[in-house]
Amino acid sequence: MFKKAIVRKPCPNLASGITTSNLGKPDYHKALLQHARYVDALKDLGLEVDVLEADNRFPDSVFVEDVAVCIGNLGVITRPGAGSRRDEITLIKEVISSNFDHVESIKEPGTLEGGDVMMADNTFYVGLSDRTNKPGIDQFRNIMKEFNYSVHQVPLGDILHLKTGISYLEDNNLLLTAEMNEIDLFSSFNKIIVPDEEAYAANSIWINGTVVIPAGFPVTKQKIEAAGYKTVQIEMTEFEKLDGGLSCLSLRF
Ligand code: CIR
Repeated sequence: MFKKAIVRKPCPNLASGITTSNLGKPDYHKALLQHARYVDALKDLGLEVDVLEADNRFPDSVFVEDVAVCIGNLGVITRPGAGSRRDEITLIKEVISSNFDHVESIKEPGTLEGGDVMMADNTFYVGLSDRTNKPGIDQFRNIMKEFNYSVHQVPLGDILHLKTGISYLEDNNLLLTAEMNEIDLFSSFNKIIVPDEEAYAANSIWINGTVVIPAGFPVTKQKIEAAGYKTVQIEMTEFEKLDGGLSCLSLRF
């Protein structure tokens, strides 16, 4: 069960964030509204939400998931592979230190972004991506060994982060794209496969029995509900324009 989440408000400079989406520039005011609804949804699902102030120096800093990995009493400060995002870690250190007894960091030459880290029970799956490199994964594995978690490296194709294409919904259930379904490492899970035209919805989040999904993906919604979950939909259009999904907007623990 999750008790708490950390989020950061979008900044006015949001439209300068990194993107490959070709969906146009995000509208800052619309993004603020969508973000506020996201925070309300997390609160409605029982989480205490720590809302950090926007920081206009870092257009992508709303995607707070990428700068830390939080589990139990451990917070790992990552080292983003995107140069423009690397110093975002300076913004997150304080809140991580105040929430976790143990704080570790990924160090040069390692890079790791939280969007590449998926936890399923006592195992972490970490995407080897343009943002997360092998030294980063090896460091992460060494840190997690101390806490009795195992770490598997997952080679990725042409996607930003591992969790762009896959989400763990607890109870051995994965929500994933057809491309992710090809990966042998995931063969022992039950799978809910999103249709190609709804691939964005593969990044959804399980919060205490409910699955929060992006609005506008009816087939995925129906499949998740058929698997026995309640769903809550959030408009995510402005964050999708920056390649960001639901998981990217919070650290949950
Ligand atoms: C980036 O390219 O870093 C941001 N525009 C999007 C980050 C999305 N984060 C995530 O998937 N965890």
